[in-house]
Amino acid sequence: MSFIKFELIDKVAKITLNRPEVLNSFNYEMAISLQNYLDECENNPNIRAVLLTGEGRGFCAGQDLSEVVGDNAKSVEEIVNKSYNPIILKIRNLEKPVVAAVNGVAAGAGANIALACDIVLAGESASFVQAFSKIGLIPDSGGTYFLPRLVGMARATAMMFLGNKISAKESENIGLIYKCVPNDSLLNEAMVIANTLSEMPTKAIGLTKRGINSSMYNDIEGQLQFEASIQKEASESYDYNEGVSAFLEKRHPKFIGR
Ligand code: T3D
Repeated sequence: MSFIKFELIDKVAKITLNRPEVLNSFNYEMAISLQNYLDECENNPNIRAVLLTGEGRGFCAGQDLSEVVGDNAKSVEEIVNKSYNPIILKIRNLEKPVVAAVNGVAAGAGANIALACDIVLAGESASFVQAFSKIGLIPDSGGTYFLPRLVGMARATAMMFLGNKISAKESENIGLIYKCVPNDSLLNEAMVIANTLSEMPTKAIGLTKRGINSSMYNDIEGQLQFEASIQKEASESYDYNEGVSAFLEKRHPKFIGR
């Protein structure tokens, strides 16, 4: 059985975490497989948006804890460096939009993989748990990076220290995610967003993501300079020319993603 399901639906790559009996928690093989599919998303020019979701009642419960005990246990260092850090970097560095459809509980690294995505939708029965403190770990997979930036120090600290479950609705209210939607429309709404994005000027969307990434550590002057350089790159794209021409000719643009 494959731990990741990968489907190409028109220009959207749908990636489904597929170990539902353990709430899609990651073993090593699944983490490497997800990394390989993220590489495929980067390298295949026909893919212009990605949708990430989970099979069954959970989105992802983070590290499979049965893998960290026993004779063949992997070290925490190895797990973090080989499983999760590459996944987070591949999502953030992929210059194509990544939409998360969080269909159930997202815990530990599973929560932070969802939060690394560009647009996060969650079904109303989903929840987010920084589960790490409950087992004596720190919030890895970008938790200490994303949480304070998304919801501010006060909420981030409480979420990370206490490890409480935050409902999808509350997550929307505090700005942790984009939107909470009814469970039965989650996949459809996420796919509509992914499809819409896949028809847009992918080059400009990717450069916008590069700008968002760099805004996390730049000061205003540095960021303005960075915007000028990526705006130049955007203006050299086919899609910029097409967008302006279509506007002036009063027709719908046909973007090709380059
Ligand atoms: O060395 C390292 O660990 C470094 C890496 C760190 C990255 C991390 O992600 S650390 C955080 C690891 N994750 C957790 O600590 C979460 C553990 N899971 C839970 O706390 C709960 O399962 C949930 C809050 C996520 C959901 O609770 P609930 O009541 O809805 O479901 P459940 O009954 O606990 O789980 C259902 C099944 O999934 C159950 O198996 P069973 O009894 O039906 O045979 C449970 O054992 C299994 N499961 C859930 N999470 C994991 C898991 N099995 C292995 N690993 C898991 N993380």
